[in-house]
Amino acid sequence: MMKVDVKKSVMEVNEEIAAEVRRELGRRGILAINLMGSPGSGKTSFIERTHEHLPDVPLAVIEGDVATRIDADRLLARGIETFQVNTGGGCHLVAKMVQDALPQMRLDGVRLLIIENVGNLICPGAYDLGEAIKLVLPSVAEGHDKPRKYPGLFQKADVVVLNKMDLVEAVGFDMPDFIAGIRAVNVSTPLFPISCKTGEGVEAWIGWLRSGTGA
Ligand SMILES: Nc1nc2c(ncn2[C@@H]2O[C@H](COP(=O)(O)OP(=O)(O)OP(=O)(O)O)[C@@H](O)[C@H]2O)c(=O)[nH]1
Ligand SMILES: [Mg+2]
Ligand SMILES: [Zn+2]
Repeated sequence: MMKVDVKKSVMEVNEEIAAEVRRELGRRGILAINLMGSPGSGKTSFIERTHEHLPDVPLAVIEGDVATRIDADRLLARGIETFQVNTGGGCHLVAKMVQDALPQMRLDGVRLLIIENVGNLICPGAYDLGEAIKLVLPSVAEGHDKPRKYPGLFQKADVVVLNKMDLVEAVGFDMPDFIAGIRAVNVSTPLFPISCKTGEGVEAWIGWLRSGTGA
């Protein structure tokens, strides 16, 4: 019993901080995306592609990883304002990490904030970070059954971007089954198949982002 009570209060505290983060981002006119997906699905590559296609939209990134500055260094090398958060073993970000990162970033003029969550298809969906959009980014390399096997995250997704379309043939990815799996848990989420390697499909994602958000 105690354990359940403690867990609930941790979630409640997170909700409160997320609401504060959301207000702060709203005040600054920043649209925030919580980018979630398995380790290696291509989240950082997706940020790089998105940045390339939105040269007119000032971007900042919070990079969540268990360890290392590898992803932050990749983005900083491209001139993207990036703050690295290391969870030291934690398998998801919490709103407090975002709240603590924001004052340490140069956000003047920034319009879009992408928060790359720790690679994980399970618990990141349970922790509101104060974002406007929950974006789930699986890749075909992980297999078409993932929406059925990890329904929680796909159910919460505001948008799904399916990466590594260049590998569909190589891995025997069954697109109709993947789509059916998504629709079983989330009837309305938009789905954008892309390849960060070839650039296929990236324009359609950018079009959605611009039209829906004014970014
Ligand atoms: N073939 C192919 N490879 C890709 C594509 N996108 C990313 N990759 C490769 O996939 C690997 C992982 O890409 P990352 O962008 O680092 O993935 P990530 O999700 O940020 O990884 P973590 O932060 O470690 O969870 C790298 O070797 C990329 O070059 C793609 O569209 N096609
Ligand atoms: Mg990454
Ligand atoms: Zn976790």
